Amino acid sequence: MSEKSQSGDNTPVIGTVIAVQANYYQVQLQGVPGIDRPVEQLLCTRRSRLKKLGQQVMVGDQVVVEEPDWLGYRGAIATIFPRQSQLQRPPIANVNQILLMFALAEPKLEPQQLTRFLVTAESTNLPIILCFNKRDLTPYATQRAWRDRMKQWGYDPILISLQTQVGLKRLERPLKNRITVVSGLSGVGKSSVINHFIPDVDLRVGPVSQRWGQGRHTTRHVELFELANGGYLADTPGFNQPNLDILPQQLSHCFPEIRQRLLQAQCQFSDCQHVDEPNCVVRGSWERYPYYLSLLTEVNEQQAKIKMTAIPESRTKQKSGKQGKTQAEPKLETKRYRRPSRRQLQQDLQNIDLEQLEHLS
Ligand SMILES: Nc1nc2c(ncn2[C@@H]2O[C@H](COP(=O)(O)OP(=O)(O)OP(=O)(O)O)[C@@H](O)[C@H]2O)c(=O)[nH]1
Ligand SMILES: [Mg+2]
Ligand SMILES: [Zn+2]
Repeated sequence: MSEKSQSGDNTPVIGTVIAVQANYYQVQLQGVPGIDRPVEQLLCTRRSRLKKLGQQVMVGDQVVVEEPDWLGYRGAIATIFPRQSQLQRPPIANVNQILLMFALAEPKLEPQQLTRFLVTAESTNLPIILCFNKRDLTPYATQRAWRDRMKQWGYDPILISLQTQVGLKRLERPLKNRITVVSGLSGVGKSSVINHFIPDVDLRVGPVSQRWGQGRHTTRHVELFELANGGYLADTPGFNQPNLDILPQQLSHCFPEIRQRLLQAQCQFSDCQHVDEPNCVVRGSWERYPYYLSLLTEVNEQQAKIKMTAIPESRTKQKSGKQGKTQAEPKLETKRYRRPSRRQLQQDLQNIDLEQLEHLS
């Protein structure tokens, strides 16, 4: 142990928040050449000054920890560095990229479902690494066909098998020194890939995790796992149908095929939705155009619903008052407007910080 790392040294240190639990933050300390610290992680509170400023600490935040207590493994977060990005679901700051995982088989690779995940990932504006797992379950010709098809869509997938350990070197490189969120359909091997790169983590793998993914705890618990060569991976619980939290005018930016077409030519109308407008350069016989149309219908309907609930009259229901007069009464249609019960509040205490984080942006 060098002199600097003695327990008496309370020089502030820099680190990354890797987990949030109630009002405690697990901080992975940044290595400093020549300084050998007794521990790599500190369990931290947040300085009250940050609380007063309303500054939440998120998983992924780069922070300054003051008064590190090297014997008690404790510290206090005093500063949060400005965020480069902020994902809402899962709530993680400074994510550099999304590793979107699918399996070539088991579960069956469905182009429409894949498109939905791709569009959701694209809507974050973060770079996407598309990865197909379970090569061992498909013949080479099928693998090739999928690779070619993805090229047509504008992606260059990395094909791997965690079972036979094929293709993993190609995946390792882009993960280095980055914060990567692993997302994708349930059962494709997200937890398995994290276990491969970070064997100490030992995440739950297999059919059980599907049930877990729907559970309260796993869906909310967000944690970063450090890669041996630098960088972090975040597991997410698998789900089958991501919600498209996206505006109709954003949708076309989520298709590389459309972005490519719009680079080469312009539609006549700047607000063209590429449906039946004259002189549209996007409408055509490319493979995913029908998927674009169906997602557009969905997000347009979603928008219409949001607009409806924004009109005050539509949020009230008519109630028969005295002498047959009708009165407007607010509808309790979404949970958000209801006051939670005391018991529920107590149950939620453990998750309170994550709840706040989710409402942050
Ligand atoms: N044949 C084969 N099976 C694999 C491979 N990788 C993972 N599996 C299996 O696929 C199943 C699901 O793997 P998980 O890692 O739990 O998948 P997940 O994406 O984390 O699933 P959720 O947590 O439900 O979202 C497990 O039974 C794994 O053993 C592979 O390359 N080939
Ligand atoms: Mg999993
Ligand atoms: Zn158009």
